[in-house]
Amino acid sequence: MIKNISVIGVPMDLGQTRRGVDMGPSAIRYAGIVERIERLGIAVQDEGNIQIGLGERYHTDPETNLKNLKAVAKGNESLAAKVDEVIENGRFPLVLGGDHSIAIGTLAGVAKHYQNLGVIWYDAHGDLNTADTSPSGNIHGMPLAASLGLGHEVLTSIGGYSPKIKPENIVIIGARSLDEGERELIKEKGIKVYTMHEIDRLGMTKVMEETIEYLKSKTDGIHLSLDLDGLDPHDAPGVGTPVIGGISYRESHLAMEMLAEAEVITSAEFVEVNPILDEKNKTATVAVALIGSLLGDKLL
Ligand code: B3U
Ligand code: MN
Ligand code: MN
Repeated sequence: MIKNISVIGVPMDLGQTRRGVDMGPSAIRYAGIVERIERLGIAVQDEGNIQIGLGERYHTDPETNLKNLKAVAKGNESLAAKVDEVIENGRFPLVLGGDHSIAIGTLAGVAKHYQNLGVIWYDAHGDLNTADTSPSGNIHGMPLAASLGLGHEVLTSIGGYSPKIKPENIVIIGARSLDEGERELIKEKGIKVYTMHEIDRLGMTKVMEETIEYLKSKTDGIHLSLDLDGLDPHDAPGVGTPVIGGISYRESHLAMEMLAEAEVITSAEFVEVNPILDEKNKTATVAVALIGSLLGDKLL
C-alpha cells in the first residue's frame, strides 16, 4: 500500500521544440491531482516545481546533434536529487512533466535505491534514440537509451552513475512509432515491447498480466513512466507528438487498475501534458483520473 506521496512538478520543455509542455505540471494541479490523491486517504505533499533554466533555447550543438543539452542536463540533475531525497524520506515520488526528457532525472533518482529496477514505459514511442540515431535531436526521444547508459555522457552520467537500468527489466507498452535505430536496439538488447499490434491481439488484460509476471520476480521495484501520447489522441489530444491508433482511455484505466491490484509500482511519472495543445484541459484531467486508478481507486 502506498502511504505517503510527494508530487514533484517538472516544467521542462527543452527536450523538444513545441512550447507549452512546461505548463503540464500546472495543468495537472489545476485538474485536481492533490485533491484526487487525498480522496483516496493517502497523505500527499506537493513539493512544488524543479527549477528549469531557459537554456540556449532550441540551440542544436552541431557536434552532438542534441538540443539544449546543458539546460536539460541541469534540470535533470536537480530532479534526480529531489527524487532521491523523497525516496530517502520513505515517500512515493509522483513526477509530473514536462517533456519526457525528465525521465532521465527521475530514473537517476529512483534507480539508486534498487538493485534491479523494473520500468514500464507506456508510450507511442520507444524513446531509445541516441544523438547518433535521433531524427530530431530532441532529448525527449532519448531518455530510455540514456538510462541504459547509451548516448552522450552528459546524459548517461546524470546522478553520478550509469547505467540506471537493465534491458531485461524494461517493458514498453503502446509503441507505434519507432525509428530504425530504436528497432535495432530493441532487437539487439532483447527489450520486451507490446506494440499496438500485441495490445489489439492479446487485449490489455493479457498484456498487463504478462508484464507484471515478467517484471515481478526479477525486480525489486517498478517505475511507471507514462507518456500521455501512449493514449490515442482522441482521448489525450494535449501532447506534442500525437500518433493515431493508440491505447484507449478505458484500456489505460484497466492497465492502471491491474498495476494497483498487483501492488508493484514504487514510483511513477506522467509526462508530455501540453495544455496549449489540449482541449479544455482534457489530457491533464485524463492524467489525474489514471493516477487515481494507479493509486488504487475502484469504481465500487
Ligand atoms: N522518435 C522521434 C519522435 C519522438 C520521440 N518521442 C516523442 N516523439 N514524443 C524522436 O524525435 O526521437
Ligand atoms: Mn516518451
Ligand atoms: Mn511519446
